[in-house]
Amino acid sequence: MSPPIENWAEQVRTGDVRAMSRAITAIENHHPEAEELLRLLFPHTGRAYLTGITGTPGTGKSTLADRLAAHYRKQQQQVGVIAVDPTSPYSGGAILGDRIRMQGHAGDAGMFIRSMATRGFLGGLARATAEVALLLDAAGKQQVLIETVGVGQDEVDIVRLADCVLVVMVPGLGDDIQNMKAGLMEIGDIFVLNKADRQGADRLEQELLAMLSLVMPRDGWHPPVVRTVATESKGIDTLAETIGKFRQHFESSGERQRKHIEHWKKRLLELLESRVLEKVLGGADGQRRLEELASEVAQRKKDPFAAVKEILAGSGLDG
Ligand SMILES: Nc1nc2c(ncn2[C@@H]2O[C@H](COP(=O)(O)OP(=O)(O)OP(=O)(O)O)[C@@H](O)[C@H]2O)c(=O)[nH]1
Ligand SMILES: [Mg+2]
Repeated sequence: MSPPIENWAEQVRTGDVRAMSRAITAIENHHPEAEELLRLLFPHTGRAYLTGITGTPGTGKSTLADRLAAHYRKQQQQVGVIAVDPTSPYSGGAILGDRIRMQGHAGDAGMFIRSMATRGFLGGLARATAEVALLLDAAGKQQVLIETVGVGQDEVDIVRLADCVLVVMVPGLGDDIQNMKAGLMEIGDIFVLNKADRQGADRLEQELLAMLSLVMPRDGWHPPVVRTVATESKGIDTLAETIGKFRQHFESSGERQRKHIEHWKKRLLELLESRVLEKVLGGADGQRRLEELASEVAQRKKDPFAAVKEILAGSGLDG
């Protein structure tokens, strides 16, 4: 019989919901088992297409994710949805349940939905999200949708890992465009004008197009605006089609590969950083030593360079 962790990985690969849920919990808790599991699963990843959905609260991201998921399911594609809420202290529970609004898919084995929350995960929410995306990829989900609430740096980090980023906007929020964070404008590959049934949709579209005309196209891609009424599933086919066009565009231009290398460079640096920190400052002892040295530096008993040298010497990393 193979060892339990290998069985676990095998179960994840068949899309076993309980095995996947356990794995996500391990990832969230930064449990050592998660790393071992992800190592076993990694060779089976690289096939999923990741679409990030971001925008201010209440713009209809969950409804859009739900309808896009239904669209892909109709095409017999397996779908995974991760709803990430960096502003909520709860994970996987009732609070996010309200936000996901995806009741129509209960019992569909080709669909996996999970919410994640809580700031200050060890290693950060962006890392955990990236690892859960890998897990879904290994489980055979061809389309992975990542919904994230808000417009802060956390969200930008989270959607950066997506292959295609949808920025959702709605009419009637006042000076939308003016209030829009420049960061969002930069990361959007496709702009979704949702709630197009509302007044002001035409004006918002014009403003968006005017703004986008000033943005330099990336590798020949001009971010388009797609109008949707998610609650009525209007515009969803066009949106899926536009995502498909974006995918094709970047697969042929090699940009996707470049983006992946960029992504892994960042992840490797993060991993290296946490490993090195663990090595030099690991355990309660390391933390105490850090406190002591910081206090000595603050009191000018020691200079910071000497303090770092001392830490490195203690770990055998100073050459
Ligand atoms: N009129 C109209 N209402 C919509 C549309 N899309 C979504 N809604 C409604 O807008 C509300 C918010 O939708 P959600 O999908 O939960 O929005 P969200 O962006 O996921 O919200 P948070 O996760 O809380 O940020 C719900 O009451 C939806 O029914 C639309 O196209 N038109
Ligand atoms: Mg939502």
